[in-house]
Amino acid sequence: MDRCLRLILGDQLSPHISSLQDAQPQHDLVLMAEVKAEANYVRHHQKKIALVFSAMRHFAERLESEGHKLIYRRYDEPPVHANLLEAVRTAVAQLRISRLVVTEPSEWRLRAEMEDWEAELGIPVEIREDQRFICSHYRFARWARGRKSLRMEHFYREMRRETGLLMEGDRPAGGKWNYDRENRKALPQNIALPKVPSFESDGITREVLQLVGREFDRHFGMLEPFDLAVTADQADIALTYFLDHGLPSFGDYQDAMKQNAPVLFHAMISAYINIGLLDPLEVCRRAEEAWQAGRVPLNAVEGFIRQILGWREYVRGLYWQEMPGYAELNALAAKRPLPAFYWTGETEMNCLHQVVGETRANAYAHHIQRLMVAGNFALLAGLDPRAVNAWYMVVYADAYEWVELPNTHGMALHADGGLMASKPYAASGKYIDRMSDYCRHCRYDVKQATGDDACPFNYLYWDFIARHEQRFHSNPRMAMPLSALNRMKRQKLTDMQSQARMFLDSLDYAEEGEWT
Ligand code: FAD
Ligand code: DLZ
Ligand code: SF4
Repeated sequence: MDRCLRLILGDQLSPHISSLQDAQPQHDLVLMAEVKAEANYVRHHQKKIALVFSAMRHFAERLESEGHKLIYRRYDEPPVHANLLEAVRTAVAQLRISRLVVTEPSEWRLRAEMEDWEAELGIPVEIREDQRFICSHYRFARWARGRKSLRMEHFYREMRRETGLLMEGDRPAGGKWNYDRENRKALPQNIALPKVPSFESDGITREVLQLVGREFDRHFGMLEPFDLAVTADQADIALTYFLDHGLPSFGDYQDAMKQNAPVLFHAMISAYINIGLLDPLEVCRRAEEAWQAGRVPLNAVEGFIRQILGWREYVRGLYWQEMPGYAELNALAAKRPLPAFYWTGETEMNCLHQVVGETRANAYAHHIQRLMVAGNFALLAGLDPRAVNAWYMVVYADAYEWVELPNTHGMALHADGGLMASKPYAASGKYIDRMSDYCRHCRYDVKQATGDDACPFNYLYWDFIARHEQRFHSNPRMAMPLSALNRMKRQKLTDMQSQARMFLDSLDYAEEGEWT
């Protein structure tokens, strides 16, 4: 009798995953395995490992209760497996398996390895499309073909038309595709913020926390308190809470940052979507329903849906289209190692101190913290993209290369030379001051550009613009800073450039591989 093994990876925890679609629970087997290679290919934040392992174990329990026969390999119980291939090979040998079915891995690294599995295992291996993404590889390639530039906004409009989300016939709801201009407000001082939903650990999670505390204690970040959702039901509670309490103000304050308030009006659901506890299209439909019911304004719902239907699908398409070469690009020839404060949070720059501190504690920072604080500093200081990517892969619970790399390499570092973003997201301290209260609590003075108290983002910014003047002079979107540079007194620029050099020379740098 044909006995099929169905492999489910740690970020494929969706009951409608394609690898299970025609499963016959009476005689097929489902394999899930906690393995060394996946848990250590970067030194993931401790909370990320706990989330993935606990969610895997809960998902396995659910499949069993639905009648599937499970083989579940635990990280610290024999037989332990170095990698997924070994786990599959053992099952194939012991259980007379005649074929393997798996949904394509989300990361290029593992997808490339799987190409050899059929030869390694000696049985047919069927790699199915991951239908949880709204835009297939084929559809993205069709959109991208023949285009000179691949701008998210054009892609997003096609996705709106195709899904019908926020459409009135063939026109965008409210007459505009994008309400971003209304979405850049600073946070009023005493605004009430929604609480972040918190989930108590059950027996499964407590066991996983012990395991992670024991085996991964040298990984970055704080394991406890751990209160993340680990099942689809809990993730649904987190989503519902956000739709009721966060989404109405999501648009207005999407770019704002506040001392000791890491989430603000964001959803904090990326880690859940990325492992399959929430379905992206369903999240968009739920947000649309909240708008249709009059509970949420259009600028908020459009801004939110754009992040998922637009950005998330777009970065995934771009990743698969451009890999593996994309990871090697370094258009700005940046080569400085990573300052140690990215790991310790110990810096007098309060914005970075806040963002790294919250990242250590929560394995989370919202988009503007990632882009305009941690990413902006890396861009201005000319940090090596490989070191910066390694950092982003380690520190966030939602980090998977397909989404991390385009955001870091393309959006934050401009290392792809502008394939993704038409201009670098470079900003001086003025931007951070406008969008946060960080500067009010900082030992540096955001209004000063030179001198002992000057905000480092200011002189690093002008040093960056001057360093890349030639490259950017033909880019119309850089006309403003370049003309300000040309109007600047030469002495002022020289002073800022030498202060930038001295500042960067004075930093402690992390040893390569120390944390990654
Ligand atoms: P919200 O702000 O509430 O947005 C809602 C949802 O939209 C998110 O949950 C997410 O699924 C999606 N989304 C929003 N922005 C993006 C984006 N730029 N790309 C893809 N999806 C998006 N996101 C990851 O999921 N994993 C990563 O490893 C990751 N690395 C990043 C690195 C850098 C340098 C930057 C600038 C961004 C990165 N992002 C990454 C995108 C984004 O910052 C996170 O998805 C978001 O902060 C998650 O928080 P949230 O759920 O509260 O999102
Ligand atoms: C992130 C992760 C971790 C930490 N551990 C495992 C694991 O032990 N077993 C597993 O199947 N998946 C794990 N994952 C998720 C995978 O890394 C993810 O499926 C791939 O990166 C996708 O290419
Ligand atoms: Fe950051 Fe400069 Fe503001 Fe300090 S003054 S918080 S370093 S932007």
